[in-house]
Amino acid sequence: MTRFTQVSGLEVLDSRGNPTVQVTLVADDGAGYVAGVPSGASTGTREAVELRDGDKARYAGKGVTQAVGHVNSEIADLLTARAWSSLEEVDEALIALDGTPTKARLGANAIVGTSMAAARAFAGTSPLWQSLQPAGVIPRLPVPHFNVLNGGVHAPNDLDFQEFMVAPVGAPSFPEALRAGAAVYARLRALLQAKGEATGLGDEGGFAPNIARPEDVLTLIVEAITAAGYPTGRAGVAIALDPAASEFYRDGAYHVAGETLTSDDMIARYEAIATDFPVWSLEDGLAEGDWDGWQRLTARLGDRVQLVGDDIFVTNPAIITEAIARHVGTAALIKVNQIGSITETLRAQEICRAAGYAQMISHRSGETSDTFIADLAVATGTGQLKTGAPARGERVAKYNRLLEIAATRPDLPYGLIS
Ligand code: 2PG
Ligand code: MG
Repeated sequence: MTRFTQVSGLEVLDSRGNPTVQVTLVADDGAGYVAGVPSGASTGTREAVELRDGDKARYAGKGVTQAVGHVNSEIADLLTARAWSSLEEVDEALIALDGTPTKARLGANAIVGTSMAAARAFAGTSPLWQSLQPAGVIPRLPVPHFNVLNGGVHAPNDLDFQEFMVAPVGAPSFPEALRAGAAVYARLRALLQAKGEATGLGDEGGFAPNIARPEDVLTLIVEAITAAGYPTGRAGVAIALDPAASEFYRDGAYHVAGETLTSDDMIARYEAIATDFPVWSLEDGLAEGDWDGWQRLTARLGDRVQLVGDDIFVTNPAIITEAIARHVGTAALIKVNQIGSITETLRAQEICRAAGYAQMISHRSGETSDTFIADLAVATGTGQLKTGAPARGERVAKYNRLLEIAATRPDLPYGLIS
């Protein structure tokens, strides 16, 4: 049983300079457990509700003093009132205390921060990943998906596709994968410089040059992988895309680099991209409301490209269940703050596992130096994680945590689940 003697929230800044929630729990043995809450920019409409103050005079309305206040009052009262036997018990009590289906009353930011800190408390002195590991799951070091070039709402350029990631699928180990990612990133910077393109960074640490056509970006990335000395594709370094298509879907059409495209035009475009470039994974290729398009995309490309649902699934067990039944996508992106508790995140993951759906653990574009998702990825053996470029403190914190796990447990397998 675990008893908490203190529960406190604090308004801190995230990597974009916006306020976010930090939660600290103190257990009765005096040990403290801290968690920092991530925050998205290209959010799905069905995500759990991130509670923002809305007071335009403070942080342009983005303050989180109400969410922090809920941690300090109602959540603190709940957690300090009794002893707790499991994280699940804590999370169920938090969900019941909130009382809404979307965590809108207390705020998903208040609840998920508490849930993350509680997970750490239940782990105590054991590694977090060991404590989170579901029964029967083989822990695994994930293939890191480095977001090396940023567009969409994550960068102030004309590029509509949000994320261009390099994934060292063929690397022999996690440390070698990290080295490959850093090498490609450095080569890409040099290539951009040589072409007179800007090398300023987007929100996730990728470069943000003013290149509009996704195919032109892909050509550059292939060049960078080759210049770094790696084979392109699954045997070496492959590419993953997250166009985040909901962001450029307006009035029933997709708007890419000045063109207006239907769902079927987009599907044809992705088919051509997958033929011309070593793209192994495509996330949010179509908008969250375009389920019919997603079904056609899955029928057409699902056997050659991993099709990951982010905005469309929002880590929601019920939505993922429906998607599996309707043959929509082949994988789910997993973000703890989209659903708002660790227990529900693990449930969403269990549903994917049971259905043979792949999973990619993900950061948000607004992050803290919290490394929870590194342990979650290893614990749940997903074989895949994306947490930005191999640069910027809040991104490399997660990759460095994976290096630590790899160093202490060199016996853990690395790579995609075949
Ligand atoms: C995404 C994420 C993370 P955001 O779309 O996958 O990369 O972005 O956190 O802004 O939703
Ligand atoms: Mg996404």
